[in-house]
Amino acid sequence: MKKISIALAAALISSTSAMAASLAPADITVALIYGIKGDPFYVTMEKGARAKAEELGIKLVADGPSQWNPQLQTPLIDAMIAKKVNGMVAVPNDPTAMVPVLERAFQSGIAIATADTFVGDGDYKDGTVNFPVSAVSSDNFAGGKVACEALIDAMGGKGSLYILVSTPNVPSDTLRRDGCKAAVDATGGAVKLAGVDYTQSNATNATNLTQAALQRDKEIGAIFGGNLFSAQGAAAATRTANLQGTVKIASFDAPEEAIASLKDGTIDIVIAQQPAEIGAVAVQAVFDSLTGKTDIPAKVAVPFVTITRDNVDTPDAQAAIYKA
Ligand code: T6T
Repeated sequence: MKKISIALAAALISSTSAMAASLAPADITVALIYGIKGDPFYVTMEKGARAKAEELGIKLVADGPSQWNPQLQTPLIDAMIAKKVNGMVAVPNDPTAMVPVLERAFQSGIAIATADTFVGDGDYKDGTVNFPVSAVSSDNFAGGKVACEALIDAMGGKGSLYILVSTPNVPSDTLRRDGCKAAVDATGGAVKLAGVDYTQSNATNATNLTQAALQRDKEIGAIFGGNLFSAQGAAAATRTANLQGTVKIASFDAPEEAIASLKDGTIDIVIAQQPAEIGAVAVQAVFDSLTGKTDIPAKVAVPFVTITRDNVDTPDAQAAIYKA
């Protein structure tokens, strides 16, 4: 992977900051390029980013592809370069394929932070890609592990656990998958992995894949729905098979629908990310970079909230539901 030298990156960052330091907040425009259109997670992220932009007195423009696809996301970023935005919060659709266009944006003087997903290995200090100022996300590995430990408990520590995530090139989801696998491994073989499937962030795919898995492996006692659409499809498949509540489900993501499924017993645990906060923190990082601040954290983990039937009505749990 191409790496901009640290000296060049520092020179570009300091000239970008010096240039923008002379701008009034009202002259600063930040672009949010989210992961996929219509996903309640990104709708909520955009709300948080807009609220932060308003607080800072800057403008925010937002766009994202109709499918999770770097070829569709790249021209949207090129269009923001042409618009001469000052900063960008990007949710890269692929950690490698999105590097060239983001590098073009950076070289044209745009300050960049990533939100939710990242480029390279996500370590912008010592890693393979160092031009973004900050990577803001949930601790996805920890979230996957917590969810699957709860599922394993609910299965009585035995049986098969099936994993669904969006795509193999969405690092947020693959980290969750790996966190879940670590929980399965820790059972020393008592719980078996029934397989990992990829839904392309499409609930119908998730339903079909789950139905096939339930047919194939009658020992499946739990399903890790590693993102919103994966969990939604898994819940639909267990209802069709009349296995709701018998096969335990964890939903990574907290749209209203997952909460309804938690309440009716189809889903047992919901890991709520804080997409509004992720968007807000990333906009702040870009603003800080543009206005010459130097101690911006290269990595920020925004805490997730674990929701079960026991705490779903508490103010903290209610506040964590995605407001799409
Ligand atoms: O889970 C979120 C996000 O964190 C992930 O990167 C992709 O899927 C979602 O947008 C939910 O659909």
